[in-house]
Order: sequence, then structure tokens, then C-alpha cells
Amino acid sequence: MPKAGIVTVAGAPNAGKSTLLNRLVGEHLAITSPKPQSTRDRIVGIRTAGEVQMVLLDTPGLLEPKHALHKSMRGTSLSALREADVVVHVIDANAEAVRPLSEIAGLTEPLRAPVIIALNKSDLLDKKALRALAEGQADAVFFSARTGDGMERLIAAIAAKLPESPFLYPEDDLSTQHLRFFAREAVREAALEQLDEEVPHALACEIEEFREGSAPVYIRATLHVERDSQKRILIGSGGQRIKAIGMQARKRIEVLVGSAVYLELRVKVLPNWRRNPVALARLGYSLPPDDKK
Ligand SMILES: Nc1nc2c(ncn2[C@@H]2O[C@H](COP(=O)(O)OP(=O)(O)OP(=O)(O)O)[C@@H](O)[C@H]2O)c(=O)[nH]1
Ligand SMILES: [Mg+2]
Repeated sequence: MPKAGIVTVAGAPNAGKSTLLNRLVGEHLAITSPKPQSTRDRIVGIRTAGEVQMVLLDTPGLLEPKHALHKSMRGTSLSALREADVVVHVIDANAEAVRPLSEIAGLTEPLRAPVIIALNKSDLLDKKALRALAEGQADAVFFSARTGDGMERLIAAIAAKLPESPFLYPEDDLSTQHLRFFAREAVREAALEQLDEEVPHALACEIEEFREGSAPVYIRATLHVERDSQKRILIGSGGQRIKAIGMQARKRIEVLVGSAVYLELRVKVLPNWRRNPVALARLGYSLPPDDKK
């Protein structure tokens, strides 16, 4: 009998959750960045190998919410945890203390699914540090999402805990989300890479038009920031910065779409959108029912 189920990847910001999802799927689906809070949505990646299918849910890093966008991110993470058949708790072994996921997530009830403690970034640890950590964490799996080291052990640990089930999706599927969604994420990833800390966090990308079926694929997107000063930084002198972001995003989208892409970007100010439930909903970030009031 094959095995299949939902594998939710959760943990603190910047632990390497998205890098792990990409490595397990074998495609750069989820955006990654050295800056924390890069993931805002649930990202679905499907890995089918042999008799095992993992429907992986990458989640936003768990943090204390400071505004409505954070509440949306937290709600997304918690609902993905509730859906899970197996939870992979990713910890940056190099930077964080090992704490229970229920504590990081502030859960009041225990999780239904079994939790695998996955200590990431083992490539940054020397042998002595690895040994010391391993002594305190007999059940943990050490791995490096960046180098791929230790992945077989992690994959085996996940597979061992998955239920017996027919596959949930066709074997060739890599995600359930549309190219339009990944295009939006590609623009955010380019912005995270090319801008300093504050601006990409205040930035949201809205795809206004996505015209497939003709070459090149035509995409028109608006980048929303919260203030005029951020708009100026995003555009850059003589439009250099926005041009560079557009070029990088276009290349990434072309790989995903498999054809040439024409990407048109505009920048607008949507004051305080991260605190405004109506603006959040329009940008695709839903709030959990309790936070909508
Ligand atoms: N050295 C090293 N760096 C890693 C490893 N895994 C991830 N990283 C880096 O850690 C940073 C964060 O990785 P992400 O995958 O974006 O982390 P995340 O947990 O998804 O972060 P959020 O979505 O912001 O919560 C990136 O710069 C990655 O390249 C690893 O195994 N080793
Ligand atoms: Mg992420």
C-alpha cells in the first residue's frame, strides 16, 4: 500500500523552511531569503517518490503578531498545523535554542500530528557542536537544506510517520497553486533581494493581469508600499531599482512558465496596508475569523 499525507513545515522565521520545501520538491517553488518573514502564505509543494507522496505545506515563520498581516501569517501557520498528518519542526541549529513547537506557536491544545524535530543548517556546525546538540536531542534529525546533507534520513523519518493511503494528487503534480501566485512571489523575492530590510516587508505584489496563450506571456503587476519614501526607494534613481527587480523576477517567472515573459511593474502607495483588513483581503492575505472583528 502506498503512503501519502500532508506534511506541514513549521518553525521560527528564517529557520530554512522554504529552502527545505524546495529541496524536497526539487524546484524553486517557495521564495527564500536571508531576511526573516519572507513567507507570508501557505505554499504547497508535492513530492512523489516511489510509493510515498508528501503534500508539503510551507508556512510563515511563527512570531508574535505586531499587525494584521502578522495575524494573517500566524493564522495561516496554525491552520496548516491543524491540517497536518506529520509536522516537520524546522530549527536553525546554529542560531536558535531547541524549544517545543507548541511553545513557539503558543498552542493551547496539543497537536494532533506527530512532530519531527528537524535541526537545519548542519553545514554551519563543526563536529563538536553537532555532537553536543545530538546528545540532548536523541530523536532529532540533523540536515542541511542548503547542501542536501542528511536529507535521506529526514525523508525516511517523514515517510515512516505518513499514513497508508492512495496518492492524493497525480504523480507529476508539483503544486496545487497557480502560476499567477508564483509570479507574485517571484516579484517579492526579487524585492527582498534587492532592497534593505524595511521596504520589502512593507511591499505587496498584486498581479493585475496574467495573459497566457500568446508569446511572450504578458504580466502586469502593481507593487504596493506603505509610504512615499518607500516608493522612492523602490523606484530608485532614474528607475534603476525597479528595473533590476523586474528583470530578476522576469527571469524566475520564465523558468516557471517555460516561455518568454513580458513583465510590467507599477508602484503605488497603499497607506498602512499591513494594518488594514480590507487592503489585506484585496492583496490575498486572509485573516482568521477571530481577528476580523
Ligand atoms: N548555511 C545554511 N543556510 C541555510 C540552510 N537552509 C536555509 N538556509 C538559509 O537561511 C535563510 C532563510 O531560509 P528560508 O528558507 O527563507 O527560511 P524560512 O524558514 O522559510 O524563513 P521565513 O519564511 O522568513 O520564516 C536563507 O538565506 C537560506 O539560504 C542550510 O541548511 N544551511
Ligand atoms: Mg519561508
